[in-house]
Amino acid sequence: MRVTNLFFKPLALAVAVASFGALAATDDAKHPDDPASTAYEGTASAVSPESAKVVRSPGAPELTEAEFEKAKKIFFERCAGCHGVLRKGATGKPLTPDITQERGLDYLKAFITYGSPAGMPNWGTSGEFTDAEIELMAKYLMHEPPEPPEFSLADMKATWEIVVPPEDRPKKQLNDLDLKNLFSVTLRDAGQIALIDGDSKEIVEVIETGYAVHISRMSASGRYVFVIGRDAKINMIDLWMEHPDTVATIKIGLEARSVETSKYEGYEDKYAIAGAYWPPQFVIMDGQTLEPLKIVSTRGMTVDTQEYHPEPRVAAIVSSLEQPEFIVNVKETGKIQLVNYEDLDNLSITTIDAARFLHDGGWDSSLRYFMTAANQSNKIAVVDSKERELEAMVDVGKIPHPGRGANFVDPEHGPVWATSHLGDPTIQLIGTDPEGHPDKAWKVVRTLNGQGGGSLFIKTHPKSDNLWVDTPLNPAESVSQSVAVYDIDNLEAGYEVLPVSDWAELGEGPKRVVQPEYNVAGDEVWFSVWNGKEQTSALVVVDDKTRELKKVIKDERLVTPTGKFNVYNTQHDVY
Ligand code: DHE
Repeated sequence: MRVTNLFFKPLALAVAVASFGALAATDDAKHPDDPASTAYEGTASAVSPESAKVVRSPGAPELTEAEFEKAKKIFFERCAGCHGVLRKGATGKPLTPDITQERGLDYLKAFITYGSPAGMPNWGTSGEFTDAEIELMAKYLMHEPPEPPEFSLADMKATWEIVVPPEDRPKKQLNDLDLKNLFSVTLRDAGQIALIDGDSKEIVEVIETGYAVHISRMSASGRYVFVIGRDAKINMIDLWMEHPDTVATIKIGLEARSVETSKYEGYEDKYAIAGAYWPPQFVIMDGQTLEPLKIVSTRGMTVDTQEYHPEPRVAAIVSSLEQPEFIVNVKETGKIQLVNYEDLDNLSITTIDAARFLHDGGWDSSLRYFMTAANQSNKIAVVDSKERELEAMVDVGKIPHPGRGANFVDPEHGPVWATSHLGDPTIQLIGTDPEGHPDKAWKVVRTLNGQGGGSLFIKTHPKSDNLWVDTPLNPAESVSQSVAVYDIDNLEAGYEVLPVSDWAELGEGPKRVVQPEYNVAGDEVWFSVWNGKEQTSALVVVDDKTRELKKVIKDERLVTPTGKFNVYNTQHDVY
């Protein structure tokens, strides 16, 4: 199959799955050590190329209007994920005209054609770009980057809709669902979420959401589900309705990944926050209506070289229980912002210097320390949310990608939080108990060898003895379609491999096994078997004690399921 056509439909699921696979394959030759991470970062931007203003630059080769438009489209769909919309450098190198004009046309053409060992795909030799396209892209890069529009309070308000005002919402739960054991499941390429009853395993509702929908987070009370699409659309879903549905919606930018709600005592369900990739900003909203209240830009200086970065994207956001604060990862500057919501008119933000390319992360088991990956820096930053300061920077393996990570008690080292990696096969355990085990705290106390690189998520549950590690972006099918499980009480015994994708019996397709998620009792683990948009996907439920198949959930409405969020576990940060 040729990937190019698929890839050009921004973020269609077929795209992501097919392109992950294809990029991994084509990259193999160039980057034998790390094909998966390149593919992961290379997903298309949701920003519409037409919205970006063209600026012609002196010293750059002539381009016609039509050529400019074509190049812009290619750049936004294929290159912006790594280089940033403004080409100031993110995972990929900066490509501003001062640099590109100095390098010259031939150099740029060679670079695009052959790629680089640092992670640039070989667009020419892989056959993905024609010679004419390579020439076009090289010329385009010598002009100023076209800038997409900003997104103001007025723009947000124009998209804001209260579907059911708070006073018209139910006063008590009107359905008989066990809300604690409900799962919100991302149906990525359908732009929907499915609410699935954890007991019967039946789909309760399918709800329309944003484009290439990404994550769900629960309000402090557990009543509302907040869902964010890559197009920066938020759906606030009320689980108390007879048929749970959207009660408010808003678009907070052109492209986004994260949403969270206030959880500090006295502020439960009061505020929501969402972080945008473009424009680089976050917004605090009313937690009952999504009315946008305060927008804060994340543009500023990088943590290390202290240079201005025009496009620092907002990655993970978590809600502090120790202070009335949101903790916001600003990716490209490498800074973590503790945003205090006590007084929005006199907003106070504590800025913590961490390391560049902050991405995902979660709490330690005490819910005091936020453990977050600075992925391209190969570090985990530890933030003390009580004292509002950086507790430690821990060196880990290549491109840590924990999701929210996994907390458990290592038989030898005491309480630990673990991450797996995109760029190497290891799983690393970091001590998290400065009181009881001070000599182990914030150190890698154990390194396990896993099935391979390309891991995205790792999970356990306080009631379980199992540690589950997925590897959906590993280029080998046998690895991407299975999951590794360790016995926490006997970690050195190695892992057992469960053929989760085979159990689903889906027929053809990439069938990547992604994101373990526990039910509320902690005795079942759910996996997505993520297939192409036109192919059959499924959810596979595994009995945590016996590690045997319990149920395959197949339904034609389950289009490209990826993330799954159990209401109770997400609400209380149990992982
Ligand atoms: Fe995600 C979480 C960004 C691609 C599935 N993803 C996150 C978070 C960020 C992020 C910043 C943390 C949010 C938070 O905690 O507030 N993801 C990105 C990207 O920038 C990236 C690399 C490329 C892109 O263009 O989006 C990307 N992510 C993916 C996928 O392709 C995945 C595997 C499938 C999908 O649904 O798109 C994917 N991301 C997830 C999931 C989570 C997530 C399931 C939440 C995990 C959790 O347990 O909390």
